[in-house]
Amino acid sequence: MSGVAFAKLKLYLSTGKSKSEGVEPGMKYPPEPFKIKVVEHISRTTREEREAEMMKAGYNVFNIPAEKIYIDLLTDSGTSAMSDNQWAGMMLGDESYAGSRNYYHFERTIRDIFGFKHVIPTHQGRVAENLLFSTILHKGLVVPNNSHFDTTRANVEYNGGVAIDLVNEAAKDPNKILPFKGNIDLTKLAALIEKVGAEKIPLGMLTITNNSGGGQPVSMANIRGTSELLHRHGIPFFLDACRFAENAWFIKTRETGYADKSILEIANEMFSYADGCTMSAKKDGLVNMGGFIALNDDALAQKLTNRLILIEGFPTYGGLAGRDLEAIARGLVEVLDENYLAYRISQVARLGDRLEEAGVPFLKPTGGHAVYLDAKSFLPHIPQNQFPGIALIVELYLHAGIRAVEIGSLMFAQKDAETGVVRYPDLELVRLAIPRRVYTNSQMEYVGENIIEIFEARENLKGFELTYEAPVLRHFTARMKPVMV
Ligand code: PLI
Repeated sequence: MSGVAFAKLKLYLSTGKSKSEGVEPGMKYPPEPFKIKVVEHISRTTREEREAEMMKAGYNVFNIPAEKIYIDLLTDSGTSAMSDNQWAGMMLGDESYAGSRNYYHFERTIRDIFGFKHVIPTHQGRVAENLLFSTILHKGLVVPNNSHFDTTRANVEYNGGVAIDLVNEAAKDPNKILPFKGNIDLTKLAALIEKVGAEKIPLGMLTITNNSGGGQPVSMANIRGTSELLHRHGIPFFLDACRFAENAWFIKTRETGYADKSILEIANEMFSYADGCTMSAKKDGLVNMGGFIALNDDALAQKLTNRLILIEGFPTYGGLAGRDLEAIARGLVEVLDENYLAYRISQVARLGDRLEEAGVPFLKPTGGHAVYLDAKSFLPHIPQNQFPGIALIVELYLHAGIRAVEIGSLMFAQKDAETGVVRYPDLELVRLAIPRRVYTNSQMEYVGENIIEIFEARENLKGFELTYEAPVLRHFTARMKPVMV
């Protein structure tokens, strides 16, 4: 990274704004660029009620009814608040089986932003992945990515492929502050191509931003470099575009040469290097359901469309209602608004800044959609086989009614089938994913203050042991109990 870019990042990290934008007085943390028209009631339960819910749930927050949660940071996916403009668009839903006018609006909008020729709607992101990988993969093929999200990995592996993560080494250090910790390691990518042969790689991917690696962005230089390397070997290049606008904002504020470009121009350039993308519109589409694949290859698009008809529906609705397509088309335009993105990214950074002041350990810098607490450093007295991330998540709920998700040993520790030895992940993270346009900054202050209170009394927290685990994806249904000492 150039010295100029790093200086800009340091300024950004300390002020929440890039130098090029200037920091207007009172705008270190831009306030919400909207006012509230409709409200949804949430209520705080008592500690006794929460203890009872937690026991009933087997200490797994996935089992707690959402009505018993005060601030729900389980995911930023499908949890956005839609705008009045999107709701108005839903009233214009054309529910024709074929040729809905909302499909044409959806297609036109996606072509304008993403630039691809074919646009195939799906009801969410993992179906886009399923269609793509069930069409192009067979046993023995390899798919490199910076880091596969879990559904992406599962779809690659289910279809016989090998999913390989090649994120740069620095990304694995939670304390290292770098502007683009989502970048793929191009040397490792070149070595992989050399080792397995280009014919074994049906496509290469980059996930923007890199959700499994802390919501960290990928630079334009890295996107371009990946494209050049893959294309030199005749390998197609796809982006996992769920959080493309957040990634574009980081490019604008952190990468030299992009400060004066619009988010649309940056998005156009990012996608110009790729042959296609998969997208869960439940993130930067600002909707509660939806997704798509967009691509240039005519023959592949034909195959995907044929499969789409089998599993999702006719190509002009693909598992969605006309009104959903309209809401996505409008959401994709709203998400490009710089006032929205400045507020969005700074809301996440602001929580990080508050935790930093109190010495609470988390993955740095804060990502686009979430703060990832470093549970290993937060609770050094709880060993990995007693799930420090779960201990923290349980206390977040008991103390304050906050729900978060563990990205650590419960999710990833693996027992070797032959030796029985358990391999633990490098990091024990607790993700606080912030839904878009949902919680006010004062609610986020509440989250910060309560985490700090828990941190101050952290020695009292105890580890957990499993009482039930499913053979795959155990974190969703696991049941646990506190370790008795
Ligand atoms: O939940 P879907 O099927 O619409 O999207 C799957 C998906 C694909 N890629 C990436 C990077 C994701 O983050 C993703 C879904 N993420 C979820 C559900 C999350 O909680 O982060």
